[in-house]
Amino acid sequence: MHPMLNIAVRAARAAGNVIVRAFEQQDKIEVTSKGLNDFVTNVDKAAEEAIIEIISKAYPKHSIVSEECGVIDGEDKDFQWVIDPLDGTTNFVKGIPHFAVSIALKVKGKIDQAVVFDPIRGELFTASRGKGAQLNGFRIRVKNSKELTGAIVATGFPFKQKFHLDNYMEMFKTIFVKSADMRRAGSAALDLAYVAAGRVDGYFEFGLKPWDTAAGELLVVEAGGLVTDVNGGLNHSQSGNIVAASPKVLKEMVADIRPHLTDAMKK
Ligand code: 2AM
Ligand code: CA
Ligand code: CA
Ligand code: CA
Repeated sequence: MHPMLNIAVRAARAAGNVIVRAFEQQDKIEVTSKGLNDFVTNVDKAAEEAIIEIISKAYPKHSIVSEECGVIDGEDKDFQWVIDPLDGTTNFVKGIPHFAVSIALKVKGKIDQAVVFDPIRGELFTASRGKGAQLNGFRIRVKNSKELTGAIVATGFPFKQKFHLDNYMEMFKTIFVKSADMRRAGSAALDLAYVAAGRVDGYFEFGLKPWDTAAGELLVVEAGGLVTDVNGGLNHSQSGNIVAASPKVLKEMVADIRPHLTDAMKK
């Protein structure tokens, strides 16, 4: 295992321990609101601290971008860790056991190492650039589906951009009618990991942040899938609007999504 992936795995497991211990004592979780329906807890922050402690001890010069603490500029800007200490906080605060720790390392702007860890199931998804993707050490691959017929498609609802809801519902409807079924599980990092593992055939969501998708994107690509923006282009890390699937399913999904995009969604 690449030494930097090894550090990412150690950090993800440390955060996972913090999260699972807290999940078992629901009544002690302190929830605050960052905005309407946007929750954060003391556990997001404790998990983040555990991750940053391990990474900055191993690589004190590296830079960090993390959801709750923002940007930490290091001496070395070529190495940037992109961290979501708890992806699926809404599930976590409601007692739904589906959330993950997401850690990616970007080297000169390219995602190089990735970990998505589901601490409840003990599922560790890892990828190193050019070396494939693994689940608990075993190689995983995107399902080589040719079409949406028979497919399961994961998505996230546009909680932040409810003014686009009608447009979202139109694309949802098109894909839902053609596919076998759809899932809204509530963790973007796990949605991407499940595409990588071939558990779902495709995934799309709007308005995500870099820490939601950085690690999951490398998992999908290293598992033989494609990740694009909702136009089939490569602006997804800027726009936060993302599609992931096998090449053929992705093409079909983009064709189903595109006619329903507002100008503001067209990225
Ligand atoms: P978070 O739990 O780290 O905030 C689900 O649609 C995805 O969107 C999750 O990855 C979740 O990440 C993110 N998200 C951000 N704000 C959200 C909100 N208010 N409600 C639901 N998901 C949110
Ligand atoms: Ca959040
Ligand atoms: Ca997130
Ligand atoms: Ca988070």
